[in-house]
Amino acid sequence: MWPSLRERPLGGPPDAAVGDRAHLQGWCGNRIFRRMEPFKIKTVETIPFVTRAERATALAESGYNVFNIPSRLITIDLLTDSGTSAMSDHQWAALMLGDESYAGSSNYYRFEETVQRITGYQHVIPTHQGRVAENLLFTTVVKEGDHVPNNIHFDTTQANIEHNGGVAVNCVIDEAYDPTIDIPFKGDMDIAKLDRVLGEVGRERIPLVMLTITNNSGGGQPVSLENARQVSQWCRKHGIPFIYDACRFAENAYFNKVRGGADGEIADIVREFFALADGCTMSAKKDGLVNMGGFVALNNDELSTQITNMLILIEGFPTYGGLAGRDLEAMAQGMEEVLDERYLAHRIGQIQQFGERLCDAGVPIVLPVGGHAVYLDAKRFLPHIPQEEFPAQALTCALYLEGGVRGVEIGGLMFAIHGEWPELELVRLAVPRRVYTRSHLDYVADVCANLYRERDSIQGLKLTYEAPVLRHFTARLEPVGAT
Ligand code: P71
Repeated sequence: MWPSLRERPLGGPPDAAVGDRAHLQGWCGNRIFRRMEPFKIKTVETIPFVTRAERATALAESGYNVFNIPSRLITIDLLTDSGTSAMSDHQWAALMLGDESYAGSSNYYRFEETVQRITGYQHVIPTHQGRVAENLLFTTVVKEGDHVPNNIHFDTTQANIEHNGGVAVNCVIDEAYDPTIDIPFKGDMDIAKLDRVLGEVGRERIPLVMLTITNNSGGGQPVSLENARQVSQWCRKHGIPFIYDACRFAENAYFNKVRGGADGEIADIVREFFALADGCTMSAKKDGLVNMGGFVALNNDELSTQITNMLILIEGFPTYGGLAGRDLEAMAQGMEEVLDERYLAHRIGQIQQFGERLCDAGVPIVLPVGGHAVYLDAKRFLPHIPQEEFPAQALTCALYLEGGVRGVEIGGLMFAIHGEWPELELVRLAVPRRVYTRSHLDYVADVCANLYRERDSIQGLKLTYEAPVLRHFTARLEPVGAT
């Protein structure tokens, strides 16, 4: 039986206590204390504080799109967990080991060895971020009319597939679309949906199956090892390559340890996952704990050669792929550090606790709480705003106005692109890794709770400008009734 929000074991180091409120606890020898950050702070960055009047002006000038607000006007920035991590002392030290040789940089060899060891994949192709890894893969394998299933495609994945004439198909289990259903592995793929796609288009039209771990667009929800096995078997049976979108692979592995389904060291669980597939694309800006970086890792020789040739065309020589040597060294170090179970227990526990604070205030969120973010359910938060008036975007703007908190809309603005509205209208509050403490997130929870009490005063928005692709990044809006 999946226990209630407060009673969930979140695990921890080997002598971890489980049961009631275990996620609040840390470990020191045999004694149990309140959980704390498993690191201390060496460098600090001052947080900007701005007045409500300044925020109102910034919001209007931004076209009610928080992507257009300068960061010096943001108090707590939860726009994304991507590229926003604090690097460790070892990562900063790694930068000094930068070998900036054009070809054959020693940093590349350490990076290659690290990724090979962690994933088990033979060929390691560095890119400067995840979407380039996707671009390289999809331009190589996706042809006009091809279908690419995934649990839920992230915006860049979907856009890269469509840019190559393909169709991105979401095959996640139905439960993922109901924010109130609280089950442990809500990122799982529905195998019957894969069968349906296969029946409709045939094997030749499916160049690969992707699986996003954790499932970002659906609430940062994990995929179970058992489900990954099923997807793997399905792909092998039909001779279709299986590729992970692996941005948050370590958080996903940790969830499998504490929610059931996998035992042992995080590194071993990670290897077990990767062994089921033929490769991955990775934005190392997430679980790679770096500010910039990514890669494609694959076993297939021919595909790797084709992708490497494309890499030279659009990114750079294969031993740097759009990054400086020092960046590769820091990324290799980050990929190791993220496997630390004490770090992961802190990370997942911190976000769980943030979610609990919101639940306590009655704020509607996606359950269960995901790995890298808490997602506010804008449909339930603002039932008076119809979906065509972008309730999640309106809520994102209201959060900024109320407390200088920047989240991101994951709803109609991001995904209603072919005249079809998505099921979910969410505001994601993504937590950068090793950056904010409990008190920062307590502040955000207070801001959300205040806003929830005054939710009736929040107005819908209408578009005044939209770009043809990935419109949410540059869209401009205004309050309904403004003109
Ligand atoms: C995230 C991002 C990046 C982002 C997106 C929208 C607004 C702000 C920031 C990027 C992902 C991702 C998955 C599952 C591929 C990418 C692309 N996520 N797959 O969540 O989550 O990686 O940014 O390195 O190109 O905030 P890239």
